[in-house]
Amino acid sequence: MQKGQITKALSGFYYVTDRSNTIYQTRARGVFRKQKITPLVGDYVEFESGNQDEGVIQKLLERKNELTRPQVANVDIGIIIMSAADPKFSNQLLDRFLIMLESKHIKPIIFITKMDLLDHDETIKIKKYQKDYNKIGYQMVLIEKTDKEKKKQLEILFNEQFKNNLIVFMGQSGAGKSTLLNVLNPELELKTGETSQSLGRGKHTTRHVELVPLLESLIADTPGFSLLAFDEIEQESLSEYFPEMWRLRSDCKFSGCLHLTEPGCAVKKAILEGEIPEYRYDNYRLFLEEIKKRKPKYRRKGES
Ligand SMILES: Nc1nc2c(ncn2[C@@H]2O[C@H](COP(=O)(O)OP(=O)(O)OP(=O)(O)O)[C@@H](O)[C@H]2O)c(=O)[nH]1
Ligand SMILES: [Mg+2]
Ligand SMILES: [Zn+2]
Repeated sequence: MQKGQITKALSGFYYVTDRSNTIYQTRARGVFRKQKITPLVGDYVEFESGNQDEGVIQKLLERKNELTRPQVANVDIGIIIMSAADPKFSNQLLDRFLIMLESKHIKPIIFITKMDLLDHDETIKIKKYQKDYNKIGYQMVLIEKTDKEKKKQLEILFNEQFKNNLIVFMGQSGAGKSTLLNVLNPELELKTGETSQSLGRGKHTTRHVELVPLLESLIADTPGFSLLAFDEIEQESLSEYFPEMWRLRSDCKFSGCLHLTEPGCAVKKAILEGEIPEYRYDNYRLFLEEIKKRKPKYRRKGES
């Protein structure tokens, strides 16, 4: 039996890279489908193959974690790529990505692209966000403007912080994920697409997840999406994923405080005092409402 890692999934094929960097085109054993097991990019597998074009994945090894959007397993770091403009920066969308990563216990880093499109005042706004998110404990990197500067900036960053990790580039379509990877290695020739002027969003250029070796890590380029629902998060645990709120929980008068209308709430106090930005709290409340309204997923016959 051979061993390797799935580095690309496309049209029912799984591309498995072994230790000597040979890539095998494989399919999953039929029994996987019956058992509802879907191999994911990032999975370590055991496979059999007579040649590089026809292999069969026999076994998936245990996963450390798995992301559902985008679908990747064994993720160490999630880099959220947000454009400063075109598409417009949205703290709400950023918070959705952050919550998702926090809930999976994956370390988030934020990259802000397209800084070159901003005027002076808009740049100041983004820098204010940077200060806010830094205060929470998130690293927010404002990506440099020219390709040469970008490359240098990321080489230093990855060299100092991110060696030997599986890193996922995630974010809205058109944010510039594939473009940034191409800057790091032009030989990748990843397809990139103009954003639609009328809609102000990307055109979903990247269609599959692919792991590429870069800067001594494996980086996943992924398709962009922005509809992020909180299917797996319960009301009570949402504030765990807002680190600045979670830190204050023992100061709230009531244990299990949802930080809504309860008296003696330390989170509300922190907002009044300007310690927590209002937009973070607004997002918290919005997400909480969404979770409340969510239809129960697994309702059996006879259950109301
Ligand atoms: N001005 C400017 N444009 C950029 C920058 N980065 C990317 N773009 C442009 O933004 C558009 C979208 O870039 P992509 O790299 O395809 O975006 P993506 O995040 O991979 O999008 P999907 O694959 O659809 O998820 C392209 O036209 C890029 O040229 C940047 O830093 N500045
Ligand atoms: Mg792309
Ligand atoms: Zn509270």
